[in-house]
Amino acid sequence: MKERPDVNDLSMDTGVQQMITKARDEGIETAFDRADKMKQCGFGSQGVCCRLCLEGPCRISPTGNGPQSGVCGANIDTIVARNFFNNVIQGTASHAEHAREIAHALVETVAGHAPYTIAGVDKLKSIAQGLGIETEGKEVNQLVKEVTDKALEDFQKQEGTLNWLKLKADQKSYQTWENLGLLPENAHAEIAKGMARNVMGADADPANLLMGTVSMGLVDGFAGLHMSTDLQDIMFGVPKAVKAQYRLGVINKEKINISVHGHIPLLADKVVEWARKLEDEAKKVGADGINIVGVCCSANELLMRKGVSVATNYASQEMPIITGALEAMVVDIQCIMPGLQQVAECYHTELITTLPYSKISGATHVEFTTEKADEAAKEIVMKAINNYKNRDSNKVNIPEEVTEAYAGFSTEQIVEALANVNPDDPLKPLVDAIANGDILGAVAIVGCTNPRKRQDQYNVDLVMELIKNNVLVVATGCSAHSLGKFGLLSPDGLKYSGKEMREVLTAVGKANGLPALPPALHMGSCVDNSRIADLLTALANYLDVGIKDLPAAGSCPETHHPKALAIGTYFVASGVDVHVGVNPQVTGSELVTNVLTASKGDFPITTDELFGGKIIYEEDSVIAAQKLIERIKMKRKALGLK
Ligand code: NFS
Ligand code: SF4
Repeated sequence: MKERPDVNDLSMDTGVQQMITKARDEGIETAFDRADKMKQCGFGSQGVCCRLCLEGPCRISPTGNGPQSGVCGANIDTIVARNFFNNVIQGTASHAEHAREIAHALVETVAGHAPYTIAGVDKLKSIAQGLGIETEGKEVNQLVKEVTDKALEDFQKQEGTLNWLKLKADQKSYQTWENLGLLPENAHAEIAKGMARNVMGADADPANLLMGTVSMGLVDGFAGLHMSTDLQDIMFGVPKAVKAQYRLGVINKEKINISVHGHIPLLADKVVEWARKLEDEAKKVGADGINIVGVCCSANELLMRKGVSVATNYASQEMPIITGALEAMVVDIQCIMPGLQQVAECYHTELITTLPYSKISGATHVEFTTEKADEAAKEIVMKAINNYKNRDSNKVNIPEEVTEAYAGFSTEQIVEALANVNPDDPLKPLVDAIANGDILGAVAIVGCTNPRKRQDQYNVDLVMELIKNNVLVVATGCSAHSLGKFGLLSPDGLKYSGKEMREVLTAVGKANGLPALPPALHMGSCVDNSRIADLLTALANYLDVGIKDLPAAGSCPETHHPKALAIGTYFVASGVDVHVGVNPQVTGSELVTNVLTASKGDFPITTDELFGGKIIYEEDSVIAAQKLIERIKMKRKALGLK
């Protein structure tokens, strides 16, 4: 029998290593074991397998051996382009549904049917004004109604383009997209058209398919990411800097532990509220109280706005259960491994699904609706309390390590922090530091962890290399968690930074009553990649250049989800280079690869020529960081900077 990999090779997080060992000792399989057992298909991983109709599946060998087209005659480029498009459609649909859920929750709230309050009134006003809504003399509820009307229009309007695109796009990018005929009409239509276009016997021109993919990326960016963030800020308030704790050690042996996992903060927020309200009930069953911990992007939402601790990120989502001290894991949608239930069955943990379109067989289902949000959250917390008696103390083993991190760096918070250095011209200190080279540029670390890669290592290595070279890092999603676990979201992390950037971040931190700013600023969940776009847009407008001209880039070293490809497409279309450290499953087609990566430069069009951004596929994080730095230096030079 094949030896299982050493736990040290699976995750950089020693707490996770400890839990994988515990699981193995107890005969429980985790995602890391499953990844080891599962051979990756050489065809699928290059995107050359087509399953779009019942004549197939057809697969084409990129080496030129065997058939060079499917039964219908589709060639390798068409097949790869369609598969990539399909990934981006899936990612986009996820984000657009997220935005639409929040819009509906706001509608229900102001109609008096849902138990939420509007916490972000300033944001509401600024979004309303941006959408061209008259705000003078209007009540909050009226404004919410008008703003959500505009949001929901983006799922049904039959002419023009997305309201949120007009609200948030930078002018130069808008012009490019308009000239190329890429502006999307409404989110649902584009998703439907994308599916119709990508079906057997429809669009077979790989370049045209890639253009369709770019339009889909714009839907993802504006009707997904931006709309979700803006509406969530209206509902729950704009995040401010907070200090919180990271790693599995945040699970508390003396308390009832509930982990919240998924993406949409509507339920997660209510679970936190009810955990506070039901503390006395927890004490009645002999616990010290109720401890909420986060996993994945629900963790980010609660961390950014409520300072809730983060247990772990994607690849190790089973580990909180393996501690033996988790009474309930509550999930909503996206990135939830079905395997959680198999693991939960080995312990007393109750896995609770909450959405009618996202169930797991064997799990408990407590249906969540915004109207009955309180009832559902109360029922979930009571289930955890009642489950405490089933905890088996012989199975409890919680890793001890905990790290401290700062989060909550919304664009508004960053501008406010800079305003404490220069109240009249907040962006100036940052722009000056970039102009004089103290800060070379900025890179956004986004995306996931992936059980096939040593967890956290690639995210951390990339950031270490960047900050050493005075590149400022902003982070979102599960990659931000990687940084939090290893001290890079804390001012202490500045010891790894180049001297020049360390001085700048220390000065800005001091002006804000902190010892320093961390070398990596946590900007939120994956939909909050919109915040990164907002910051880039603000800088581009300030300098009167395009986003494509800024010395900035993005990177997802350990991604796993199609959502990341959708986000990446949006950023490439906006003129930002995006590094991916995981095979994006397009390498089977030279044409598609070259258009996206601009690697040969002899194709009639590349995304770099059209938009000023490209994909950089590189598995080695240090080499990837160097490539990003090279591009940053190139963009600096073009701006006339040293
Ligand atoms: Ni983003 Fe967030 Fe995490 Fe990846 Fe999944 S939780 S939406 S997809 S794994 S970062
Ligand atoms: Fe094969 Fe063409 Fe059908 Fe794809 S669409 S499975 S390539 S016949």
